[in-house]
Amino acid sequence: MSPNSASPVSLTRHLLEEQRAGRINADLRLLIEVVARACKSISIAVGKGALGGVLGDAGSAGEASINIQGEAQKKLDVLSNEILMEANAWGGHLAGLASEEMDHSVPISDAQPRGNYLLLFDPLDGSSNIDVNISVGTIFSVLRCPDGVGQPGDEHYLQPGTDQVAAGYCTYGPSTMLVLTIGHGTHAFTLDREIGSFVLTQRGMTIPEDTKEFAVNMSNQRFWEAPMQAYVGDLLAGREGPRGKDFNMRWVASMVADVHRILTRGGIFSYPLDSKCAAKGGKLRLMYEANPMAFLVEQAGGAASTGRQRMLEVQPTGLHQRVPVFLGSRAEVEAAVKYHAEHDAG
Ligand code: P6P
Repeated sequence: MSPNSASPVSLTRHLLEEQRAGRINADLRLLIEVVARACKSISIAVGKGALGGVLGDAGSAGEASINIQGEAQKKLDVLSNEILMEANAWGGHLAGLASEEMDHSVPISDAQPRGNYLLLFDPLDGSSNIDVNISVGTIFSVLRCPDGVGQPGDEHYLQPGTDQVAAGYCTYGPSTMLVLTIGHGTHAFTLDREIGSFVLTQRGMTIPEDTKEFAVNMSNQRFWEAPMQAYVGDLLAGREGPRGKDFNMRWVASMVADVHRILTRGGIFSYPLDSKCAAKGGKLRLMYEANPMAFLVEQAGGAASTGRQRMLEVQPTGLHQRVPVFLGSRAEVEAAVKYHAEHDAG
């Protein structure tokens, strides 16, 4: 029976079609399906809210649990990490995993079947928003394990973003949506809870070239570098200023929510260097936040930069390395980069 084009396209069918088209192999297809299944489990846990007994900080006896980032872990951070680790332990598609919540990467044990991919993830980004019922999300990135490496160490993950073979996020909002790229466009799938499947709802997301909307935490303004001060100052000057148009601002403080809005209607997202985080290199993490988001955004026709370099070309030096982030509508990211280039040129 020829497939009825009007029938919904599930994530499984979409990935099988990509495999038949030679754009993905079976191992990577199955890995993405395992991650998607884990995201469904996380969505259920997040969706229970206070009824699930998983809100609030992790840790026991009044002692907060602090991760390598120096951040207090939420119970759902730990649970989401466990769900992703368990789902991927025995699939046979991975050589190793790395997580925001774990100090070091974890190779798949010899007792389990191993594959050729490395999975990196932020299991629950924006988790500080959970207790106030604001959208949060899971971000993931897939790299190839270098040939001949059976037990990958942290150093084997340090590949530039251009080496990613897949990237995506799952946003747990009014609906649960999986947004995915394997290097052939960025596509969105919505979880149909009645059948328990992700269904293709937006093929070929495209970010408008220009925008009138920016996303930044304005409370850090006095700590920014001069080019960022100048750039945002001109946005705020509006139509009377050098930009000649008024801008709107949004800041959810949940990267997945802000990036999803930008993928859907355009905008620029920035977490620039400021004097508080400059010593660490920035606030957001390169390997499992900035790089996967940059891949998704570029595949949707947008741009992603550190302000001084294309994000996907940054050569990583550490698993939890932080970077300044500018991403979204291409013309607006280029404008922000120009302010930095002119400043640096004196
Ligand atoms: P701030 C969440 O903690 C996060 O890592 C991103 O999801 C978000 O964009 C950013 O930090 C928010 O940072 O300083 O505004 O709380």
